[in-house]
Amino acid sequence: MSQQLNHISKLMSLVLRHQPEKIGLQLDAHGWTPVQALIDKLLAKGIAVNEALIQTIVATNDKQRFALNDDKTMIRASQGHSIDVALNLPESMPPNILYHGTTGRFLNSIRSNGLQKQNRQHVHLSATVETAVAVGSRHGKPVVLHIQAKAMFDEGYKFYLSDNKVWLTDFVPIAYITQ
Ligand code: HQG
Repeated sequence: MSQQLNHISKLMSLVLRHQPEKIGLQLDAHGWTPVQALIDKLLAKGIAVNEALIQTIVATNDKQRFALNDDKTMIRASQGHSIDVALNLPESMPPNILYHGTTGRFLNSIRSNGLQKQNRQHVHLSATVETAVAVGSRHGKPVVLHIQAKAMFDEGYKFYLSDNKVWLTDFVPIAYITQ
């Protein structure tokens, strides 16, 4: 992805997940906004975008962070929000084990409090160790925690699989975490 597309993609993550007001954008209750509104607001900030470019970003984004509706008129981030949106994802049965990538300085707190969603809407879990290592590396030297996801599910904890295949849940108690 070119540097310019990467820059616009990062800005889209910011406004579609965290701060729509930064460019005067409004999201609906489910996180969707018209593609045209996104284009207009970015243009107003002097950022050259059009529909084709937005569609390229959606299609080529490394983690498929964005989703378009069927007729490609609406866009939202598939997960990762800090603002309160109802993604209305279906509940899914997780595999036996999921992984959480984090880093050493958080471990004491995680061991006392469990995995909490912090600023986001959910705790994010990965299907593979490799992805968890990448997630943890964003914070420092990665540490991968093993989550007994199916056991949690059997006890009634809810799991959701986002459109871009990130596993989401509300909280992971310490009893289900091993390193
Ligand atoms: C940690 C990226 C102390 C948690 C990734 C994590 C992901 C605690 C940090 C997505 C804690 C929150 C989300 C506790 C959890 N005490 N620390 N009790 N419970 N933590 O960035 O999971 O590239 O909000 O371990 O790929 O790192 O943005 O969450 O280290 O899918 O699309 O608190 O963001 O995706 O950090 O990453 P984050 P995350 P994108």
